[in-house]
Amino acid sequence: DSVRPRVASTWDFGVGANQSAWQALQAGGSALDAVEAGARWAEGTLCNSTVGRCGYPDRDGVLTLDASIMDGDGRCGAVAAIEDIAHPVAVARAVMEKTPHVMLVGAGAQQFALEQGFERHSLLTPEARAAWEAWRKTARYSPQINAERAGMPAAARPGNKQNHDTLGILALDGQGRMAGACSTSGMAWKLHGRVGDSPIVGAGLYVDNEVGAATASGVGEEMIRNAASFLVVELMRQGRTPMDACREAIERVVRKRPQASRTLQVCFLAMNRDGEVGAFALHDGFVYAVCDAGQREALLQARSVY
Ligand code: SD4
Repeated sequence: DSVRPRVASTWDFGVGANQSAWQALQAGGSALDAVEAGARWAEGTLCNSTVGRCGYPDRDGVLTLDASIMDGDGRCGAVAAIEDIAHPVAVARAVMEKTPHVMLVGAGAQQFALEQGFERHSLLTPEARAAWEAWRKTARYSPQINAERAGMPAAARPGNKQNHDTLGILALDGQGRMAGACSTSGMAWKLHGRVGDSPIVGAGLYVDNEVGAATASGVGEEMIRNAASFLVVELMRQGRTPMDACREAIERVVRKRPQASRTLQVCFLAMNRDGEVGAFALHDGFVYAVCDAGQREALLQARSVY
C-alpha cells in the first residue's frame, strides 16, 4: 500500500506552513524537505511576535531564535539563541547534514550560518522594539505565556487567544518517511541566553519512523522538564492514539506542577506512522492545521484540560 502523505502544524498559521510543505511534497520532496519548507514559510512570512523575523526580543532587547529539525531515522540538527539569521530552521538542517554535531548555540551558531552562506540581517522590527520599550517601563520579568504580551491585547490577535505561536510542523511523505521541525523566538522578555524546548530534541520535537512524531508549543520549561515530545512518541509506541498520547503527556505536566499548570499553557501535536493526527492542550485555545490530498485548509480545535 502506498502511504497517504499528510502534514500537520501548530496554530492557525499552520495552514500556510502546511501549504508550503505540501508544495514541497508535490514537487517530489521528502518529509524533511516539506517540514523545512513549512518552517521557512513561517520564519519568512509571519509577523506574529514569536517566529522568525518579527519575534519579540529578550529582556535586553535582543532577538534570539531557536529551531530544530529531525527525520524519522534519528538524524537531527538544532540551533539555539541564534541572532540576526532569518532562517534558523535551515541552519538547523545544515548542522544536521554538514557537521558531526546536533546543536550549535549563540555566536557559534551564527558563525556557522555565515560560513554556510546565510546572510546576516538585523531582524528586530520597529514594532517589536516598541513593544519591548513599552514592556521596559514596568519590566516585570514574569513571562507568562498566557498573559497578553505587552502592548498587544489578546483580542487584537483573533484565533490565537493563548498568545504563543511557536511553529511545530510534522510530515509523512509518500514513502512513509516522517520528519518534523520547530521554529520560534521563544518567550518575549526572556532572560538573555534562555533556551526553550523548541531546539531541544525530545522536548519540543521528536520523530521516530517506527512510531510517529510529536511537537510542542507553550511554556518550553515544562516540555524540557518532561522530555515531552519524546514522551508523546513513546506513549504512541505503547499503543496510544496520537490524541491519547498528547493527553497523557499533558496529564503528566499537570501532575508534576499542579499549581503552575493553572496559569501556563502547554500544547502537543502528534502524528503516527499511519498519518493519524491528534493534539491536546493544557488550556483552551490551541488550534492546529492538517493538510492532505483531501483537505488543504483544515483547522482543528484541540481539546484541553481547562
Ligand atoms: C518556548 N515553546 O520557547 C516556546 C514558546 C512558544 O510561542 O511556544 N512560544 O518555550
